[in-house]
Amino acid sequence: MSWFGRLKEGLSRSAGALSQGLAGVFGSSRVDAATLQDLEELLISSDLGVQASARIAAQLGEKRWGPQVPPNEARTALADAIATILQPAERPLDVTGAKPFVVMLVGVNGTGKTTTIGKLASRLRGEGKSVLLVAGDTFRAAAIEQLKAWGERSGAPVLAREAGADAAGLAFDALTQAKTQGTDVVLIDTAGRLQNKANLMAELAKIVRVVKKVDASAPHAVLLVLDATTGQNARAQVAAFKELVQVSGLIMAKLDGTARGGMLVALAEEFGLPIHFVGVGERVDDLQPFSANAFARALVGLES
Ligand SMILES: Nc1nc2c(ncn2[C@@H]2O[C@H](COP(=O)(O)OP(=O)(O)OP(=O)(O)O)[C@@H](O)[C@H]2O)c(=O)[nH]1
Ligand SMILES: [Mg+2]
Repeated sequence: MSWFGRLKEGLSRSAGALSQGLAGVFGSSRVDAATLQDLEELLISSDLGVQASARIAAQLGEKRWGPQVPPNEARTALADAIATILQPAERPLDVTGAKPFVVMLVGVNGTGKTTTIGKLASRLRGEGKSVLLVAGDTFRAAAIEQLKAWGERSGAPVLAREAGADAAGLAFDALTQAKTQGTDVVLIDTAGRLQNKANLMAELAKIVRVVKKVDASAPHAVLLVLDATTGQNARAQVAAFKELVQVSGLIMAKLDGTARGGMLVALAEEFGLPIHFVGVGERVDDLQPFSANAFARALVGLES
């Protein structure tokens, strides 16, 4: 299946909900103020957020509509308006600025951090880069095993210690090793849940501090992994993690399991952070670089 095909399949639940609504909104012959009002409400109820929904409706209101609106014309105009909002978030993750380029993945438990690291490792290995995985979620033994399995699948070595070990110390050793061995990219997995938020904050801050002892410019990226099925709660998570660590970009996982994919538009509008990748399934090739246009078109149910 093509890249767009997989995105479209992943977003099918989100697109289905929006599509049905759109047919109703643009069902009558003219586009007038009431149509735009209905559209705005549909977008809000599809999780695109109040601000973005208003902007999109306004942009569609400026278009010169003919007396008859072919369904695909409305859909295309909507996709264009959504893509306009998403465009600033389309910033590919560039791992060439440092060697090793150090990436930390953070997020609440179960969002998809470890799986995303595995997919990312595969992708980077496919580009010919050497990658070191760091089992920084030392909180759970299962997390360490899970990362090791991804290491085997992607052909990337994994640096791990026993459960309960100090994650920051492990990260320090990993960076030192990567420096000596000339590794291109270091991907650090982190715990999603510790005993409480203060512990999590202390743990992440400590990893950052210790990593800086090896390379003052590291970590070069701190990626917050979000679970798309959590809907609007993802906004609270972005706000919370931005306070804990210097989040440099987002990865939206599990878009395939939800009808609420529209919330990515709300996040782009509200936070202005890059969205580097989207996850549309559990397979290794289900992590795609984020494309504003492709996402917008798949979300409104266009065919390509
Ligand atoms: N459908 C789907 N499932 C996903 C995706 N990404 C991750 N998952 C699944 O989500 C579950 C949790 O993923 P993990 O990678 O373990 O999440 P985590 O953030 O590392 O979790 P903790 O280590 O407990 O904090 C797993 O069953 C994954 O297979 C995705 O894009 N789509
Ligand atoms: Mg994990």
